[in-house]
Amino acid sequence: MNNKAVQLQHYILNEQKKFPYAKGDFTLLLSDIIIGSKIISREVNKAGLVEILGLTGNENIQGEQVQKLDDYSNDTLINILSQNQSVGGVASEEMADPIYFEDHTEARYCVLFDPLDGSSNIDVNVSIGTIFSIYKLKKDGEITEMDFLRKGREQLASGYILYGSSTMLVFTTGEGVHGFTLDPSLGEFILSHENITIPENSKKIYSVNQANYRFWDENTKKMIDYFTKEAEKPFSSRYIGSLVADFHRNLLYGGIFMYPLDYKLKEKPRGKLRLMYEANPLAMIIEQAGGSATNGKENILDIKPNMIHQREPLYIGNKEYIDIAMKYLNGS
Ligand code: P6P
Repeated sequence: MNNKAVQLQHYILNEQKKFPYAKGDFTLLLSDIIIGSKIISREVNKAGLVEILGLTGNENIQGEQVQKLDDYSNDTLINILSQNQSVGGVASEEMADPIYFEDHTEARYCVLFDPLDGSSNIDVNVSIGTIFSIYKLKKDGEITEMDFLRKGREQLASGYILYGSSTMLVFTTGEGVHGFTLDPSLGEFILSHENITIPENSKKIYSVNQANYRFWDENTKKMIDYFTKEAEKPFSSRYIGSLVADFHRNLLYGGIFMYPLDYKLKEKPRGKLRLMYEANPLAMIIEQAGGSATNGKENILDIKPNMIHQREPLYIGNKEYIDIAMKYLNGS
């Protein structure tokens, strides 16, 4: 193992020193999320071999078919975090309401997560991911829904685990973005991408579901026309339909990911992606990596949420490209 092979727990302990109020419980919380991701990774990687694929026949509150692995991932994270006394409660894409751990009288944090984003891709072996967001409770030992309805700017930490050709954890505690790759032979995450920053001289990637073109407003169409046809140096279009996979590629290569407000999703007038456990955690990461994220009107991290499952349009990536998108979206 080379001298750079920093194991995750050592790294978190070093990071934890940047949290004067944390009494090691923050380290334990991150470690619990990571244990959950290892368990999910194991199941995702063998999904094709055991009868865990296919639909449960249930629907989640988003009206989407729930894949068995969605349930499994959700239950795994809840089971682990419910045993952590520092966690006062959790909210998940898969659950209408948060779960409050009333007996955790010493609780100091709450966690929001999308347990398995991109799960519609499970059956075709496309990379999928877990996205998480950690907040400090407003008042230690007490938790209400208001603890979950926070601006993304207040996040203590955020990250994702990408279940792809390898399993990667990428997270930030507000001190830069760091990537760890799971060594399955050790069962440990090893530091592989320290201080990730989004490259400025990027491969000029734009990511959007172009098939929604007819459902966009005129300013959005003009913006997409820029990236598609008008940019001086042509862009490459890369879109795999799995947010974590698309985001991770653009984080490392540079580019812009877009999920505009579209009028196809009448029942989801604010776009498709969720603010609290998709846009906010990724926006914290992209800002720490030197990029930015907006809903087309304001910075994602400054949006005051009204509902835990609130949706927002999402534009995230290089500042240069976000500024161009904003110019078109606001008709200037
Ligand atoms: P569309 C997956 O279902 C997901 O929530 C994200 O992972 C992904 O970015 C998006 O939806 C894809 O949506 O409408 O382009 O298929």
